[in-house]
Amino acid sequence: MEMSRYQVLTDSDVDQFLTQGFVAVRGCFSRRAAEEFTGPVWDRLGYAAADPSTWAEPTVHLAGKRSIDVREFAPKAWAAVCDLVGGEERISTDRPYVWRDSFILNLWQGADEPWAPASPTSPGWHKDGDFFRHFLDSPEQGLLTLVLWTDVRHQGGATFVAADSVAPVARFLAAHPEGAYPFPQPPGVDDAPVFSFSDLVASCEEFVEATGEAGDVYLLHPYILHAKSQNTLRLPRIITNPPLTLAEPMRFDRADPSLVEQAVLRALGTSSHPFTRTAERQELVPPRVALQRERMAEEERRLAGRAR
Ligand SMILES: O=C(O)CCC(=O)C(=O)O
Ligand SMILES: [Fe+2]
Repeated sequence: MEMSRYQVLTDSDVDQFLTQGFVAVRGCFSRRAAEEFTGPVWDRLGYAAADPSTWAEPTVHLAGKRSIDVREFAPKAWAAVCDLVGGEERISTDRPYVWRDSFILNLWQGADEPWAPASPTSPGWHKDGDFFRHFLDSPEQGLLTLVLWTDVRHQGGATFVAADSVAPVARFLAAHPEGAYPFPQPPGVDDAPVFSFSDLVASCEEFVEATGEAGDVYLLHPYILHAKSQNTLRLPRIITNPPLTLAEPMRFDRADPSLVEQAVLRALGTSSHPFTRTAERQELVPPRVALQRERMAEEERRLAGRAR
């Protein structure tokens, strides 16, 4: 019998990752572990879990305070991550892959409007990685992870995934060796393009809602376009989206490309694609960070007040 090259991914997982850009790894940790880790969230927010009238904002993205060792906490997810990026040695040791309590809550986004299924005109499509200039081979966002800390139901604020978006993003980045910015830069900084996610998603036709149960983990290609959805059920939905930093930039001309690299090659319709950047890598400070700092200061004040 031929041994699988992968620790946990089945043939159909591999096929799904290459054709649809994601796999769902179910049951990576217990509901109890999820409840423990998310327990402090309501005090952090200053909302009462049982009283929706206190939920001032429809969605919140908290800053991270604690981190979790994925290998220990969710060994199946860790193994699947290693399967996708081409082995543990391809993960950065300077910036290890950890999960944090930087929770993204969707409490009642768009709940006043009738439910609208995912389409190219849904608001908020983006590729993750608002903290760097993007190239075809960027190591800063080696994989996109969605960790489900609560059950996530249809129409209950699941992340929308454009399952056929790897190809348009790959073609765009291959055509722009000077890179692309995730958000507009001050005038005169550079003439590199800014992603137009609405243009990129316009050609997509295959949309998925990343639903599941507490303990499920979606592992997605870093190019995958995704968006927040409405939560018309008004049931609290809590996820995190930890990035994975690669030890080295991706390579599209090696003998043993990772599944993430293979998906790019497939999208470009080739088996090898030597890629050379024409501009420097660049770290960016996203507008999100200033907001999160403010929120964290407010949170610290509130929690200190409670402890007295
Ligand atoms: O809240 C969601 O469902 C998605 C959030 C997201 O994609 C992000 O914050 O980058
Ligand atoms: Fe995102």
